Amino acid sequence: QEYTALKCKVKTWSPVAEKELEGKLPAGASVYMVPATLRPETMYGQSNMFLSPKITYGVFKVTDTDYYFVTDRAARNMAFQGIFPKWGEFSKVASIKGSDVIGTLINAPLSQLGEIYIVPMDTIKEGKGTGVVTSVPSDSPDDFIMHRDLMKKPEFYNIKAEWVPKEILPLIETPSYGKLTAQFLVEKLKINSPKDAKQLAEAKDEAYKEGFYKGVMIYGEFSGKPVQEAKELVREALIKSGDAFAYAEPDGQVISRSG
Ligand code: ZZB
Repeated sequence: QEYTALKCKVKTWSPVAEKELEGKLPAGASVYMVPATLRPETMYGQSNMFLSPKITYGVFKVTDTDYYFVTDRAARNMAFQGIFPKWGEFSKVASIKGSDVIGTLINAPLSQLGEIYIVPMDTIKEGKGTGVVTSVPSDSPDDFIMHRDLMKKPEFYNIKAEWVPKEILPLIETPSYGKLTAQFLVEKLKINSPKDAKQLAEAKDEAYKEGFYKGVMIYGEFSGKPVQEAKELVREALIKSGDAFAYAEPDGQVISRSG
């Protein structure tokens, strides 16, 4: 799998994370949350960043001033893709549980909102991508249902209601599902909960297919272009501006340890 790894700079840590990380990073260092996505063309619509409360993440040194926040497993993979300075090596400066980082405010490149909050998602798999997942509720059924649940029950999730944006930005139009593909499919398949794994997998497949083969951009720099073209153009632009890099998942390594 060839992912686009997005660099989302932390602006304000949650109070717990701030305390946990004290003394572990040089003054003025930048830490980036690094979600891995297969849909760079949807980055305009990022509404939150998801971390699993159960996963312990690491903060890894890239340069004297830059650090990446990902799972240990992703850091190991990155070390063999020239992402860290020394081949095969990765240096961890801190470990921190996802639950401690909820409420952190980060910068989300290309997003209409500019800044977004980290919120919890229990279904994140530790053995896939970077364990950091950016939420695009317009086009990802998993994100849409999680977004809806977080809006409905902020107390249950122990988050502030204002961390979750109320509006969903339409990005892509498709002939079968309109301008909010994820919502359409979640309603069509009567998906009620982020735990409806089987139907969510079906909705995701369908959203990928329809979006890729028939979707047209209705937002952003490439508005009017088919998704098939925009995908690569957005990815190239993000890499060129230094806001993203390529990250590949070795074959056969996708294992779920959390689900
Ligand atoms: C933004 C986005 C927008 C995504 C969209 C999808 C969609 P896949 O298809 O199973 O290979 N993801 C990444 N890492 C994880 C993880 N560790 N656990 C759970 N979900 C994860 O999964 C790749 C996609 O699943 C990634 O692309 C990411 O969400 C999420 F409009 O990034 B995506 C129809 C899907 N639409």
